[in-house]
Amino acid sequence: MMNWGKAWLNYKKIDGMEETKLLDEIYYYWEDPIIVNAAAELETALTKMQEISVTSRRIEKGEEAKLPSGVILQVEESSSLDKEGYRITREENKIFIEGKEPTGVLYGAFHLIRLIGCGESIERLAIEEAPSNPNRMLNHWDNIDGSIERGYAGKSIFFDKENILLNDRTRDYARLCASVGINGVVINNVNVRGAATRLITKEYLPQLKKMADIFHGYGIKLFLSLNFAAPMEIGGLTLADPLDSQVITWWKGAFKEIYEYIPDFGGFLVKADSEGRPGPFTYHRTHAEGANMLAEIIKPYGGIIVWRCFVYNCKQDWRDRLTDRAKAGYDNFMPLDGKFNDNVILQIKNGPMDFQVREPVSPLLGGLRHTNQILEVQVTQEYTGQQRHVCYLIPMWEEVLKFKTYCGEKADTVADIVSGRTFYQTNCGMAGVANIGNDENWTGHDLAAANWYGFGRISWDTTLTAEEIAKEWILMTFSDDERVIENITGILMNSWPAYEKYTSPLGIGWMVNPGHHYGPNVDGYEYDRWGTYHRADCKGIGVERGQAGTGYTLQYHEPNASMYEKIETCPEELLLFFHYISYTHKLKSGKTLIQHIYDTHFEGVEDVEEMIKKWKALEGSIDSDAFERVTLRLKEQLSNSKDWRDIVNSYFYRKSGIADGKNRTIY
Ligand code: GCV
Repeated sequence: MMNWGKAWLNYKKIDGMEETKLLDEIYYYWEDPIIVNAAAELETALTKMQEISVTSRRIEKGEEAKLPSGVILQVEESSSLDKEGYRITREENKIFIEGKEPTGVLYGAFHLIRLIGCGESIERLAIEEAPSNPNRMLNHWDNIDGSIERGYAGKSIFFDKENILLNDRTRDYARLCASVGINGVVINNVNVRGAATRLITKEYLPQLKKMADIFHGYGIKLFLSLNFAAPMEIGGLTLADPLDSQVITWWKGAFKEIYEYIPDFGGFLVKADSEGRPGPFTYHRTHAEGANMLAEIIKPYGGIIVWRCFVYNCKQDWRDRLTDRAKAGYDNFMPLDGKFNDNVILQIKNGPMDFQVREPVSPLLGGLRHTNQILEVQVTQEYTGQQRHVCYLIPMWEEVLKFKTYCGEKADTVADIVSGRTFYQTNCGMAGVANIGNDENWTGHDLAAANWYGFGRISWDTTLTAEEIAKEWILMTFSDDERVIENITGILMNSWPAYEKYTSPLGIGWMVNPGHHYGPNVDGYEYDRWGTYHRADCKGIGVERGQAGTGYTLQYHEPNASMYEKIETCPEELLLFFHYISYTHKLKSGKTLIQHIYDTHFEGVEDVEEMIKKWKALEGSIDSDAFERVTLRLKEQLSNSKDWRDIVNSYFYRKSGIADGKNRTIY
């Protein structure tokens, strides 16, 4: 029986390890909580994977030369390694894990565990790794009452009824994060309301310090989301103007207190002037003025301000041809490029809208040249099946990372930009909106844990492929049985395309129920009365974002701008995002648009049926509880995918009046 609370760290016996006597002792000579945790993790893993007793102990530096065998953890401050990097080498019966700093050793320990867990040979070892991205963060949208905004896996593991939770899960969470290289965690929702505003005060700091200490032992910095209006809401001031001296003094006092409790506190994530959140616009100040005020105060403590670019006017009236929410991020932030302090990072959602199943890459990535940037992706499946549907998201992020921005530099992909390589930045990286909660298996849907695992792995190494990551995760979580690997890989790799097929076609997005964002509702529109997201009428569908329309395509560099501008060169999977297209338009496949919509909706459902077949074939080969849980979710997915198919197809049949060329029943 698996212990689902341990997820992919639920170590199990690995065949063929019996003879490997060299792995029965762990030695370290650097007394540090991170090293002690690395040794403890190896001890647990190697005990279970070899079914022998493994011990760990401290030795004096130099003593390792006399040892016959074992795993030796070394910190070499003068090493040429990256500060979080590591080297794993083997000399006869000894394995050395070396880091420049303790975190490197911890990551190296998890690498060795992963190698063994995945059945790789450890006969010869000459591994050297450094992370692609300096910041690899999870953002939790957890509210202080214990609920989670867009959470689909139970309640918060950090908060309950306005209290901070500290328990075994806090540590297991940190272990799981560290095992995939996550080094920063924002524990509260970016929409900071009510009591959450007081998280930065003495009322919560003693408990937060305890949490930060646990995280510290796993190389993770604690961050908080901040309420820009805190000086008013809890400070008794009448304004929160970033240039007002009383406001500045108030923030100085608040930050001083935080750092007295938590000296290695990471900093703040800020959502300002968006979806009702307060911000500098109220005082006619720019976002740079708002962010820099906080950045200056936090700088002496080594903290950073992560400022989100998800800023748009949610009440905007779409009836005018030029108005386009997709343009808002760029319009708001491009004029400020170069105006942010060096400890401010702009956090940019992967697409210009809002985590739809398919969006183009945000033009801010490649647009901004003089500003630190973090790429934000959504691990929690708000618009991708809410963890009731399997939707493995790493292939989507892989595409985003590989996207060529043509920003005029040699290293011009999104991966290059957010790693800091393109513009020589050190404050940059990736953030994922977390998909976990207090469900026993952490993620509600067992297969959604692959997205948490995968976010960490791909943000550590942006050259990994989605398929490689899937296989690792399956091996670590389930089994090394070939059929298990093949079938689950097949399910995962086909899940995003399948979801896309039976939901919204060719980049148009949404078509979900407003509010909770689940289930088909083609005309579903979030705000007031102004239209739909898709602009379908009896002749066609799509938003004209070329120069004849909103002009959004102009936000890209050439040749991307022209590629999107022309219907002939626009990638088909994004055709309706960029253009209004008639239902009778012929696609590259030779099919008309309307036929494509019908066909993909039928195919998506068939893909789910295929997934179910693959899953059923695993009965008896994997843990029975997990088998049952996923079986139930797949059943729900099948039934929901049929709803999507029928509602979307019948909508377009009625709208266009064009019958299905294959004469299927369209409800
Ligand atoms: C946390 C979308 C979501 C909101 C979320 C927002 C954001 O609009 O629906 O729940 O708020 O994005 O990213 O700030």
